[in-house]
Amino acid sequence: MIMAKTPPPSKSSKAKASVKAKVTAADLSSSDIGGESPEKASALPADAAILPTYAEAQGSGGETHQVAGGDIAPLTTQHGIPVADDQNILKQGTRGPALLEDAHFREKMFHFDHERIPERVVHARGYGAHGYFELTESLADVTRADVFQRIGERTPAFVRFSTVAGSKGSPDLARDVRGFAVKLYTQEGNWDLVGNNIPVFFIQDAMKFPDLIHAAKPEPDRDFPQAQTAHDNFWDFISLTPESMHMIMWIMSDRTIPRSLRTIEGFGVHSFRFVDSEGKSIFVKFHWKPKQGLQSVVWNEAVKINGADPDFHRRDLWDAINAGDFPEWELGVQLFDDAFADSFDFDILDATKLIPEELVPVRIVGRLVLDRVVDNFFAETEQVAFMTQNVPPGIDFSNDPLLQGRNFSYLDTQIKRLGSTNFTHLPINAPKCPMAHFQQDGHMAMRNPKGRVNYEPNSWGPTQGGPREDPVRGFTSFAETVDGPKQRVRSESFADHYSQARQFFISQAPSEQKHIGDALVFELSKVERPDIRSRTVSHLIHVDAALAETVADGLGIGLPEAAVAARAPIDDLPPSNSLSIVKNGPDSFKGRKLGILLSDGADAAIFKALLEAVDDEGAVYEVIAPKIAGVTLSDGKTVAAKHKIDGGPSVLFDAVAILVSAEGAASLALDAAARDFVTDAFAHCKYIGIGKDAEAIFVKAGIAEDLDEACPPIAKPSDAKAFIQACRALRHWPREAAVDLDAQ
Ligand code: HDD
Repeated sequence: MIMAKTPPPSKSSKAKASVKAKVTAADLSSSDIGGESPEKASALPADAAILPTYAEAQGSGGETHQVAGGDIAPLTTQHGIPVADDQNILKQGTRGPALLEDAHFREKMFHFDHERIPERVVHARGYGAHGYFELTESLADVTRADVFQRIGERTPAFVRFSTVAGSKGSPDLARDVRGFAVKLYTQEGNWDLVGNNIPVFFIQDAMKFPDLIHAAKPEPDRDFPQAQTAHDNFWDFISLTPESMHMIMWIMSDRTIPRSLRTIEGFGVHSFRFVDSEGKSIFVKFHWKPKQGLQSVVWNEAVKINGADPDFHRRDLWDAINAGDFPEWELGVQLFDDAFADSFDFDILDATKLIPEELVPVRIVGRLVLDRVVDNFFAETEQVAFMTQNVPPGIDFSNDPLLQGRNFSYLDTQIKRLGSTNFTHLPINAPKCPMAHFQQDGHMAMRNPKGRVNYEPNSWGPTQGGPREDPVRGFTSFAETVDGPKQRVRSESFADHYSQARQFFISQAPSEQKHIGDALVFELSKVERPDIRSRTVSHLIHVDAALAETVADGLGIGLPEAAVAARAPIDDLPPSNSLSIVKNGPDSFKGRKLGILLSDGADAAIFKALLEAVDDEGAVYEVIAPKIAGVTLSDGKTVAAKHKIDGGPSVLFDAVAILVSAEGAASLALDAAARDFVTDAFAHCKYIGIGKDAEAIFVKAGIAEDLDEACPPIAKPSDAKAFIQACRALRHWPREAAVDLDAQ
């Protein structure tokens, strides 16, 4: 690279540069810099040091962007031509216009201008990881699917988690369904199980999907609110679509504000079919059950996490996998036959209904482990294309009208999004099994068939003629007999909209029921039209009378008339424990994060004991301190901080410990961020370990009198272990009554 310097540097002038003040850009008007004219050059003070070249300035930090003939591969254009200068456009003289001849600049800028592709129309914000599926129980008795034949065999997997409504840059803790899309690269083709963390859906028929999504996304005239359902259009659609009531119970529950992507369940939602080698079929529903247990945050915490760390979930997944704490899920199947389907209170083709595990147990047949983050977000997570219609031989669809519609939509969307029918040539989408077909050409074709033959049937024989159909190994649809007139109808068997919504609600722990009521009041309070609020409540009456009253009361309205039900609900369905998060939490603090607030002079022995206890539990910790450089403990040792206190609020942690000296406590008590740290942890029902001199912070924060048994003292090193073991409970829900007016 050449940088014009005036006057040309002499050795002596360079030497002066090290001792004399340099002339900076601020000392010169812009027209003075880099000028060629001798008059301008003479304007420089006689003893002025010469500005370093761009390369010299870069090199001053120890690294340079230039290598001359060294071992490092040279930067090249996309066509492989080595680049000598990537800092300056090719121009006439030093201050003249740019030259069209600069092919490198044109290529670089053109590529940049084309970097973005359309984001997904739904599930735009997502995060993916690689791993494997391992079969632990053979399903050879019910399906010929190759992936379910050999115990112990591992199948490569890629999983993408997502939120639904928000755009690509929206925050992770939006109240929203989480997508749980799994691609298994089986030996008989890719199987995409494109599910959610909720086992039911809003609508019964794919015809309504565009309306649902339009209503949920930002309102079209104003383009807000982003990543939220708390607005008129969404609740208008919902209140006019009673089939959504079951799903509404789920999305208003804590399922939609998960603590981590590692602590969500996944569901295939629809009834699918298994087909065995004789063509016999059985229905199946798929479940992913997290080994980490279920866990969510509370709403006030979610709102604050979105500000403190909008990437909370992706960072958590990235950190856990990179730390070797690989998240794991069990794959469970519910298998049922036509006789069960006929006797079930609901239609197994209706995606707004689930089959309680008490009726059809979940049989665990394998495990999914995520053990590798992506090398490149765009190439893998953004370009991965999931399609419900990707099922290998042995798995087939049911007639669920939502699934049937999905099977049409996903191919179409990938072509729009990825810009070519050849998106299957991208490594993340390409099958890892042998593949041979005669589809060819199109934009960006990378793998056209070799040889002369690109059609079949042909007479070029087994060696040159290419692939052939295989009626034995090939995919064969289940030969279901279907009869009936062509018509647009909704089956009467889909008409019960409230019974399972009620079953879900009564299956929740008291704290979870309260959160559902709170969420409904919050969302409907954002709705401007009173008629929409009250129409929604009119449906809740069929779900649970007390819930409807709570919500009406929270909105300050009278209880409306109950909505007219398409079919009278069954009101004695028994509760099902598997529907609650709290009843399916983990029994350890493993994989959770403790935030330790330290000050100078904090007790070194207690800190050490705490770290040991965290480690023994398989948990992790981060230090928060008044300054990012860290603190000096009582033994004179320094501990670096991960967060300055206002950058590491307690919402980022599962539990917190306050280890400070008396002086540290006195000064932190004056800091609003430190006081928020403890009051938020308390309000969010977290376990708080209180070091021996920390009291002043709690006094000043106004909660010293309220501390309960989940705020134990850590006055000596031996208290540390008991504190971490107490954290296994994750939250101290009884405290909610003390911190929430509505709960009193
Ligand atoms: Fe869908 C994406 C899950 C109904 C149409 N869907 C998408 C993704 C997930 C789901 C997890 C993101 C995949 C990824 O990470 O790339 N969708 C579901 C579930 C549904 C559902 C569990 C109901 C049971 N979806 C549904 C219907 C339709 C679509 C009824 C249309 C008829 N979904 C799409 C789509 C998307 C999509 C427009 C957007 C981006 C994409 O496909 O790849 O085709």
